Amino acid sequence: MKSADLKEGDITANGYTRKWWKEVVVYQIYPRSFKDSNGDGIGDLRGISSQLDYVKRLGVDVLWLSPHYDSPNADNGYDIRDYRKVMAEFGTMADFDELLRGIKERGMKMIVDLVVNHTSDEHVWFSESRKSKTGIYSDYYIWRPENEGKEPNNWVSFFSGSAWTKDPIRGEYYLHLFAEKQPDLNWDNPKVRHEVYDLMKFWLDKGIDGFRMDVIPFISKDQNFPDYPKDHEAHPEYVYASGPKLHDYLQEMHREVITKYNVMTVGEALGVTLEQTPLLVDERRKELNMIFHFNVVRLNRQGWRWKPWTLPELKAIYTRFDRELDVNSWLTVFLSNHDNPRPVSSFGDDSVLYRVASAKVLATMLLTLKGTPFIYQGDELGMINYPFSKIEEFDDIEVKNAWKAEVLTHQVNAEEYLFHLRKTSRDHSRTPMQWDDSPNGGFTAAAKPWLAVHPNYKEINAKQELADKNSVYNYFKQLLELRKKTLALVYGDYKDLDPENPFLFIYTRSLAKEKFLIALNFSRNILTYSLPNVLRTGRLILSSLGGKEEDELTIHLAAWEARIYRIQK
Ligand code: TEU
Ligand code: CA
Repeated sequence: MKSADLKEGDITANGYTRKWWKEVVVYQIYPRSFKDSNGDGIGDLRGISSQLDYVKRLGVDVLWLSPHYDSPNADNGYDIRDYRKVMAEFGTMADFDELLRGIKERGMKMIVDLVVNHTSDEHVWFSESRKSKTGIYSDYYIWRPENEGKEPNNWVSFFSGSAWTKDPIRGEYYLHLFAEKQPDLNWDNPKVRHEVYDLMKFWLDKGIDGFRMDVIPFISKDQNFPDYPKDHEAHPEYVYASGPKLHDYLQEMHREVITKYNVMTVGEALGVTLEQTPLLVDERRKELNMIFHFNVVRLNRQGWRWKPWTLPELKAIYTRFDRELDVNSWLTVFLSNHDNPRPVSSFGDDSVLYRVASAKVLATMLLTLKGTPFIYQGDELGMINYPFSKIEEFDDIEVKNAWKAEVLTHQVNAEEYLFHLRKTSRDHSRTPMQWDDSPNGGFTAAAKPWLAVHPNYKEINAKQELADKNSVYNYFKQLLELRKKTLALVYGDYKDLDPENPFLFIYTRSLAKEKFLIALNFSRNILTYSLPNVLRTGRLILSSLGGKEEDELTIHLAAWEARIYRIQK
């Protein structure tokens, strides 16, 4: 049976209920940066439609589209003005329908972004809400009077400054955990919740296959709005997440919407601890199918500051996830997205010598760990961080606001800030896709794309990689084929064989009679590892560097080599 054909039921694998969304691989598209079809420098829906064969050929099953809705783009579409309209720059509703049709025709699925913790301040609900304290929309957002001449509490915005802004029209403060132009909706108002459920149905009825839910753990707020304690200054997300009604609302959403469709849901779980995870994803609770945890992508950063990381720390995260969650819960595996730098630059080695090899090591890890893998556009090409050298080169509101708040006020030195941003900025992942070696990497016919194309597009691009059998793209393709036919890589037990090893990540995935050994060299060193007796019957099935099988006792790994062995039982 093909995994996509599975119906709800109790077919199990290794104790897990088999579900199509546990067996797929998702590919994230950031429409602004994927492909421009009309030469205005901005990616669009027709551009995506024109590249569906490319993603299909890679072998992914589900496409996740970052927000495609009407938006003034204060935060690149994560500030929605009209949930039922397509962003004019991206095209029309007809283009959306055409895209969805193209995806379905190729046997793939599509999920869209659901951004409902906040809207744009240009949404009609907000322009109505700010007008008066008594209108129909007055309680659609979170309004508070000033507190002794100041903001209602000490909450800060993720995009610098207070999370409260005083609205001159209504004369009260409104809450915005993100930009001023992203007011938080008041989920305690049942009308708001039903507006959300209705707009979800609007898109579901078009035939989409689910949602990625933006900062969903923030939707319920403690309406007393106490100050957060001092020790939470660096991590306010743990205060903002998991408010008193979060689980009630997610269960209501499930009941009213999700249960009526065969779709998947994935929550962006900023501020959720491992201990709280089953509350969101234990399938018996009927909330979400899976969430994104931030532990891995935050391993090398604290806010905009870069920090060193070690392999044992990375391994410990996966082991902890696996130990703490039982068969009723499910997670994602991802190494990047539109909010994070390129994985090769963060966790691999983006030097000319090791870029390809280390991208393959990371790909092997991504596609052989437990959890639904998410590939971010361009990572299948091994794209790397952009060499930003001045503030003007950035687009991201997070970067610009922090520059104003911290650099222009002389709290932080400009060079220091830029040094860190070269490793941590969200814009690294937002530079346009590199399709070929023509000007601007074939992303656009315009002279100037909305964000500069990486200068390395002549060496790193899809056209070249499709033609090169040793490319990162073709390696991803091979891994996807393997994962697709191997239940053990989806549901199999996970065991880290050498947690303290600073260079080698070596683990097994086993399900019944099937057992795989995955060995990843996270260094330029040549490594050897002697296997325990029970694993000495392994046959090499894949080496990222075309390495050959050697003796049975010891694994030899070249610099940044990944190997997969099938263990005969
Ligand atoms: O991201 C929330 C989030 O985790 C980031 O804003 C994070 O705080 C920041 O990247 C740290 O560098 C979601 C979206 O993915 C993001 O693009 C939006 O900006 C944000 O929500 C607001 O909608
Ligand atoms: Ca365009």
